[in-house]
Amino acid sequence: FRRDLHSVGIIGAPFCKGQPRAGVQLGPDVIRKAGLVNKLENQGCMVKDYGNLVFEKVSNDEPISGTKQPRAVGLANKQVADAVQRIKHDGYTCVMLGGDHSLAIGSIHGHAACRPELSVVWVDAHADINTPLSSPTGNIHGQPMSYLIPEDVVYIGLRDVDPGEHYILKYLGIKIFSMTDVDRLGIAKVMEQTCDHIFSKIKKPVHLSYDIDALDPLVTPATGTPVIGGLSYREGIYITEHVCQTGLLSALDVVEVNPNLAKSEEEVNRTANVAVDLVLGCFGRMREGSHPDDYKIPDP
Ligand code: EXY
Ligand code: MN
Ligand code: MN
Ligand code: MN
Repeated sequence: FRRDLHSVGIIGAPFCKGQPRAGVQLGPDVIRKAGLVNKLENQGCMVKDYGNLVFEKVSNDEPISGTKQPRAVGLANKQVADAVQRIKHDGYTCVMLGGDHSLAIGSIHGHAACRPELSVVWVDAHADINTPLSSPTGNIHGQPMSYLIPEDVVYIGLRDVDPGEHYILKYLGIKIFSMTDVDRLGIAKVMEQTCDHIFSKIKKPVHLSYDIDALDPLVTPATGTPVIGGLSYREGIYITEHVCQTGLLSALDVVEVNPNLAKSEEEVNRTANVAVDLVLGCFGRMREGSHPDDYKIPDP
């Protein structure tokens, strides 16, 4: 066994205006406080933390035909896209810590500017593919996929999909693994078929967009739109291990951690620790254990 060398560039995006609940802008710092950088380094990664983006206040951000805070979301995503492009140019696998899931617009856009052939694995309870017209809420975190049209997309973990979204998914023939599919196939087959789908023609860089609400609320309670019946901790981690083993992970989003919605400090820590474990799984952590190439048993 050898450990691959992963270089990881982290960008924090403390942004909440793609949805109505305050607190999700604290996600990046809560995840860092759970030891993200140290733990990545301890497993042999080269880490550069680019810090947090600073988002200016946008005044007169009135809704546009029901879509809420469109200018703030647009500007923030421009900044995210620029940051992700820079991190890709610097040669890192990019980790974007949200913030709400509207930030995937900029993260995937910036990533695609550098890797036009990328594929997307979207792990979420929700499909986030409402258009401004189909959206029942006007919240842009329920819409990011509708602004992005990558060719190869796979969804995993769906269990709360609006009628308009379901129509769009079927109309476009997008590959989905709902929780029903996870139940039927098991997570190992789901990941095998996910990779068959995105790598059917050529090996493409993978953008993994991981919404923490894909996991069951018992596992990650501190989030804005929890939905019962989600992925177990083991299924959630298995996804990251499998994506890591492809060697093609190019960018990762970890979004929707909202410490203000936890019922206790323990719930905040539980959610943040799981978020960190997901990142670790993406960058070589294996539950069977591992050792460096040059490992030697210590002399007596
Ligand atoms: N489908 C609902 C909407 O469009 O408002 C709920 C979306 C929740 C989005 C969460 C973060 O993934
Ligand atoms: Mn989402
Ligand atoms: Mn570029
Ligand atoms: Mn979600």
